[in-house]
Amino acid sequence: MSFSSDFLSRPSIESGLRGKATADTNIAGPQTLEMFVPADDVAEPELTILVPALNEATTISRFLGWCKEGIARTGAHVEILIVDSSTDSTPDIALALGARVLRAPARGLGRAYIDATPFVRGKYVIMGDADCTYDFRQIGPFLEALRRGADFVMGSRFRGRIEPDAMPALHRYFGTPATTLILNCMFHSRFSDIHCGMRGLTLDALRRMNLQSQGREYASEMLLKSVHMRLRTEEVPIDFYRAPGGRESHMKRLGQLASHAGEWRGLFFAVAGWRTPCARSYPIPAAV
Ligand SMILES: Nc1nc2c(ncn2[C@@H]2O[C@H](COP(=O)(O)OP(=O)(O)OP(=O)(O)O)[C@@H](O)[C@H]2O)c(=O)[nH]1
Ligand SMILES: [Mg+2]
Repeated sequence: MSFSSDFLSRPSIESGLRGKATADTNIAGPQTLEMFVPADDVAEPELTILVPALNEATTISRFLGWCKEGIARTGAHVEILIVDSSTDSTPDIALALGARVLRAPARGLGRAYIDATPFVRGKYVIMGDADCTYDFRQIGPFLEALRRGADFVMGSRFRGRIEPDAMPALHRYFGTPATTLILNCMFHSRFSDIHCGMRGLTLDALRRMNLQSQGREYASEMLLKSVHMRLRTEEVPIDFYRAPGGRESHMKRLGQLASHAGEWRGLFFAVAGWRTPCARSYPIPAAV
């Protein structure tokens, strides 16, 4: 990859909190956490766009362009924080385009969010994927809901527009509606798309959630905890697109049915977590 050791010694780099990247970075990805700050860093952001990236060089430029369009529409002070575990040029591109880059070992999607939480500077956080599937030009309604007092804002692709072929038919017409219905019945919630990866929440809520899931089960853990913590929750529509040509889904690399199985695994995690002490081991907010 092109994230060279020469690049690592630029003055814009803030020293890592847990050690420095090594020459191995070029081959195996980062071994430790290290923060890289762009020359045009945003001071005192109100909002952090927090996005994990694993080899997204084909989409990251367009993705950041969408973020900037969304930010311009809101007029807010926003930092973009990419939690990067790539071995391609994703971090170079992101830093050059003004994002903060936290280099982190590839330990799963949930772990990427856990690793990044201490580095978030915004009062509010909007999270999602770097693959240009969720429309980050539409961050406005998430931010408005958070400013209105919501603790947790779920995106809903079913209330937005789903581009043809963006979601496999098995997910769109069976897996997601069925798992959403079951979760709603169990927890008396009213979500319309429990697997939507674009979400907003306050930094305070994110910290108190104290996420433990290392993999994609973090998504169900968040929902479960939002219900148990009685967070003030809103849902906003989000448009969902096919990933641009050339971008290969991480899920599809695992096998045809992997992502469908993942939806059900997420639901089972939530159901199991409901009954375990782990689900109650976080602080419940005093004012609900
Ligand atoms: N830092 C980091 N990012 C990851 C990791 N795994 C996935 N990502 C990123 O997290 C986001 C969501 O990834 P996934 O949902 O696993 O993969 P995907 O390719 O979007 O899968 P589908 O769209 O569901 O088919 C993308 O931006 C990935 O690049 C990881 O271990 N570390
Ligand atoms: Mg994706």
